[in-house]
Amino acid sequence: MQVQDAVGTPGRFARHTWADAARLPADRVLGGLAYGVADDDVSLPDWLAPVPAAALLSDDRAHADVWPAAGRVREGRTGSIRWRHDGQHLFGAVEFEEDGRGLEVLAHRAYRDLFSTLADTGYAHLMRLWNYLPRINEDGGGLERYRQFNAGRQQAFIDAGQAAFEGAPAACALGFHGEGLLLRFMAGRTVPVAIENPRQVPAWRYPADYGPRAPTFSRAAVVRTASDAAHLFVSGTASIVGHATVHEGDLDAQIDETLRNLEAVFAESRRSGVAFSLADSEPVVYVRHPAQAAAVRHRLAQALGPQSRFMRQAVYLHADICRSDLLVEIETHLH
Ligand code: 3EB
Repeated sequence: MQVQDAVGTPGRFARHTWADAARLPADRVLGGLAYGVADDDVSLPDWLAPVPAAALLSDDRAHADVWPAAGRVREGRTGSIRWRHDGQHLFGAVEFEEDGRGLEVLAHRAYRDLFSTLADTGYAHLMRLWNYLPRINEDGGGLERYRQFNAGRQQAFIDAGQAAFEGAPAACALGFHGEGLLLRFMAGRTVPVAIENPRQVPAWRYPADYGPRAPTFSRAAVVRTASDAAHLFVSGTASIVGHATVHEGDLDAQIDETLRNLEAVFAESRRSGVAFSLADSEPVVYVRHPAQAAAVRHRLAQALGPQSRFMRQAVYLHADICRSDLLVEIETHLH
């Protein structure tokens, strides 16, 4: 196979094994995410950002999502944030240590630095954020750590003049079993189209029962590349209807509700001119209890068909979901 084919098509993620990803020429890739990375894992190329949540059900097939470069790649740092850009998009990654001042302060600082990166590089519009923080459902001193994170994140969006409510980027926020606040992000030079789910209250409008400041994300974002290819980033999606968690304690029912939410986001995105099918997507499935991973896969196979691209390509990761009553969360991206 020629290098060109191995790297993939610019403007879309390609899912590789780590081993295959590590062999790709660095000047041909913008960036990517390596799933299931543990502290003692073999060194990955530095353009590949680790997602340090343990892979479930697929130990022999550690995966990475790689975004091929659309043009000449430049790389650099703004403060502690590492970034690469290719003329169309920017991929960034950063890890912050907790300093004892709490997650609200840390999230605010992290996002302030992130927005400085966007201002310095000219890639002004966030498309997709991946947030990972430890002990996400624990009390951080009067407030759950996820809620503290939300407060700092929203304030940083407001301070930077970024869309903190309508038009917020697609995102996920997961609890991982490690240390530090980890952000990975993609930004571009055009404003993405934010998609909401009619079955759900926009997250940026969640009532104060879920914390003093709402989470800052949209259910999905549509991005068009220079070649006019469309890309759909679907945020972490779970068993929430309206603003309430439904089917507490019922794994199968939570999965079914999550799939209904994903279908609703896909249907909504068709109104923005992108027609994709869920069964053809390549998901990441976050599972709170590793012992339930096989049951999750079984239910998904019943719903989507065992031979679907979704099932063949699915990555399962051990992570805490940002509400303690949620057992699974699914995200995906399509092109
Ligand atoms: C939800 O719908 C589930 O805080 O960035 C999903 C995606 C969730 C992103 C975030 C949280 C976030 O509220 C949790």
